[in-house]
Amino acid sequence: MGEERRISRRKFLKVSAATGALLTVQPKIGMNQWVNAAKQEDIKRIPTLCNGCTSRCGIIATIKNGRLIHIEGNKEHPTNNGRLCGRAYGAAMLAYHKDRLQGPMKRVGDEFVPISWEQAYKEIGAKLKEIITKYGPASVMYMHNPKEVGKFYGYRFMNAIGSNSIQTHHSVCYISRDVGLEHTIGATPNTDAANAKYMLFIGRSVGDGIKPSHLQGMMKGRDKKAKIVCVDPRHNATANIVDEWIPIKPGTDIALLLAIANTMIKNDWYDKAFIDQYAIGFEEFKKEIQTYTPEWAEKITTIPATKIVEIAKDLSAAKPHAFIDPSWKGAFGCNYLNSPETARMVGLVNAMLGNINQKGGIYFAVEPKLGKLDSAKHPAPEKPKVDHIDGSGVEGQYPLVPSSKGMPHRTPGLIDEGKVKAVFINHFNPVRNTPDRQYNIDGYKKAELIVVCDIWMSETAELAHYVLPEPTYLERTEIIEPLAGKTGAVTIRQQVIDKFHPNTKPFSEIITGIAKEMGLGQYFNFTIDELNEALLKPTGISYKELKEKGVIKTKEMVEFGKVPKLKTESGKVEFYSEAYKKAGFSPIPVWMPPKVEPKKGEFRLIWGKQNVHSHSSTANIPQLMQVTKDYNLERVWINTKKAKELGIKDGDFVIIENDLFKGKIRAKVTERIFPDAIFLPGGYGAFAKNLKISNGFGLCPNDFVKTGTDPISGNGLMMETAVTVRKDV
Ligand SMILES: Nc1nc2c(c(=O)[nH]1)N[C@H]1C(S)=C(S)[C@@H](COP(=O)(O)OP(=O)(O)OC[C@H]3O[C@@H](n4cnc5c(=O)[nH]c(N)nc54)[C@H](O)[C@@H]3O)O[C@H]1N2
Ligand SMILES: Nc1nc2c(c(=O)[nH]1)N[C@H]1C(S)=C(S)[C@@H](COP(=O)(O)OP(=O)(O)OC[C@H]3O[C@@H](n4cnc5c(=O)[nH]c(N)nc54)[C@H](O)[C@@H]3O)O[C@H]1N2
Ligand code: SF4
Ligand SMILES: [Mo]
Repeated sequence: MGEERRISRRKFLKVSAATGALLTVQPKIGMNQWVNAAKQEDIKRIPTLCNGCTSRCGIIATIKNGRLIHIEGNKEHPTNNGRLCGRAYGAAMLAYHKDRLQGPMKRVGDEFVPISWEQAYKEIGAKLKEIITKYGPASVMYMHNPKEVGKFYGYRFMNAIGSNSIQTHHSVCYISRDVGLEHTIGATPNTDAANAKYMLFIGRSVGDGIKPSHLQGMMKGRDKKAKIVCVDPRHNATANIVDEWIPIKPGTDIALLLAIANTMIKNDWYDKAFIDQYAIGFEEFKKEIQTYTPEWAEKITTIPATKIVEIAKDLSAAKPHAFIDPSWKGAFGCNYLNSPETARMVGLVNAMLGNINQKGGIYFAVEPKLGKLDSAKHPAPEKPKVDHIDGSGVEGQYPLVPSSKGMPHRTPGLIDEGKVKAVFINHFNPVRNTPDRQYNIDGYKKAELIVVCDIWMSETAELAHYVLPEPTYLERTEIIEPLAGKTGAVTIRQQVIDKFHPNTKPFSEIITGIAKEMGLGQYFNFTIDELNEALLKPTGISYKELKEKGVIKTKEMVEFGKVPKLKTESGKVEFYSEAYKKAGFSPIPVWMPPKVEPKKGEFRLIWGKQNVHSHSSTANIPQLMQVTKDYNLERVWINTKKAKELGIKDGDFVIIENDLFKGKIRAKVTERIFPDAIFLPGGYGAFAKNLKISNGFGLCPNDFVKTGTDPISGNGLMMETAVTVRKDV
């Protein structure tokens, strides 16, 4: 009986989608019918992965009659160990959100009209072929915030058409951190926070930019009496639970780190035996940093010299059970001109603590190696060996930028120059999430073809020629993901609820559809289940068991106490980098000021996460937006003393302005921010008209940032901007 009803409801949805793709089907379901059907159904508990942010925590979804009734954290999942953050509950409601796209659409003039999938595949396939013939395959760009499925299908498709014009979101997230750490200690490490005695967080707020395992590790260490210090121009949410908050002038953390290194060397506090055995270039480094005294750094950072000495001393006393957190975005991810150099210093000071793969230090995570499709049955296209169109990894351009990541914030410029003609954007909203709104709009408008795969009409989708909607993450199965950590593991996102809008398709099917239309179907002649079986094979784990449990550990394990061969060019810690030298940069990290120095009367605009929102994509979820409204979270933080000088009281409307943008917002007047900076939360300022809840609410920091690029790591310089603030009268 229940099954019959479910089928009839599906049929009903199909009909309603066909008759009115743009209307919401929610009211048409018939609550009584659903409630009666639900009574007959068993309750199922199915594991899958959250999509509230990139952390992809394990969740257990409770389902009745194909609909979600509850989610909770999967206790076995190492990313969250049973816990979920508030965003997970908001994101779970996306499946039933009124603003969702319900079927493929095509731009006709200024309007979008519903079309069939067949038409979408045909027209997109034909246009791509035309562009490739006319301008070459490199003129086709694929951009995404990489998830396993986007990497596998997207990259295979790009290989098949012969283009390596691929960009990930990293130039506006953590590219500088990775480049800096890669060129000093070989890779970005994890931290063994639970066993640490001293932890230094520089511009990393685990209480705002949440990954539950990071917060849990820190709390475990704290329970065992570790000392935790947080350096941030503002008293962030993590600062409430640490031993000490040390405010710093934004963009100057490299001076702090140089002075810490100087102090450790001067006092012989560093791990000499470790450096002798595992490092190169230390003598040159030692000579170079002699002038970087705490007194010198005090003038730049505003942190008292005595405090800098104290940090160096405490860190050293606790070594090797101590670390500087490798962080994420805040201080050295993608925000400042000197970010890659700050990241290099984080790698080097950690190395001076001799903490690599030591308990309570940093460690290189291990992950399982997954299998491949049988190439006899499923031929894989070759990766084209050509330079990246945006100059990433190319000598004379951006030699140190990883060509696997690229610089998506530069794409509108590449379109303008005629280098890029078609852009396929998946699970990424560069128009809102990279700097400079007008630069983005003007650039993307000039492309011959823009295809966007999203769940609703983002700012980027508004500029597209075709919009191809996915079902939300609870409604689709993706490919198996390897998990890196102290032990390896595999995990999977799988469909837990019926598709609410039947005419949506997962990215894997969309790519397959377009490829077939382009005569490239032979590269996509498998189902996602066949692919998952092949990926899982070397682990010996059964696909069925993985789907039942959601996550399973594999045999890899970090060997604590043993220093692995590092992934740098020399295999050792590089205090002196030949790669940097060859690229024309200083082989040893040296003081480098940020690009912008706010003038008298100006403020640096800094910004960051809030624990209830992800980037700019969750403000449109009503439950999460309500939290913002209840707690006035959209306000700009301004220092009490500065506010007084400007006649601004808490709650007043103020005007923030520079030569790019002008916006009005209420002020949060607080002692908790460095006087010469203001802080905007990064989650607001949507301007896509079909994001009906978030549209026009709050300000987006990217509007005040001119597009630019750091030449070393290719970051988008997202906090290199100055603004004025005045009371709105
Ligand atoms: N709630 C929530 N959690 C998330 C995400 C999300 O969107 N929302 N996104 C995930 C992703 S993709 C990322 S990249 C991470 C980001 O995680 P984080 O990097 O921790 O997040 P941010 O808020 O960007 O930056 C952290 C802090 O850096 C400070 N900061 C700014 N400039 C400077 C500086 O010059 N020096 C120092 N010392 N500090 C500075 C800011 O004031 C801020 O408090 O969060 C992840 N988790
Ligand atoms: N203003 C602002 N800019 C930022 C940040 C910020 O916090 N604020 N954070 C920076 C950082 S750290 C990062 S990592 C980047 C992140 O940049 P993005 O990757 O663009 O981040 P999101 O805004 O989370 O979402 C991207 C898009 O994916 C869509 N989406 C959501 N679910 C799905 C799905 O299931 N399938 C598909 N196909 N699409 C889906 C969303 O609707 C959204 O349009 O932004 C950077 N830029
Ligand atoms: S941190 Fe929160 S939003 Fe991100 S995946 Fe985990 S539960 Fe979901
Ligand atoms: Mo990020």
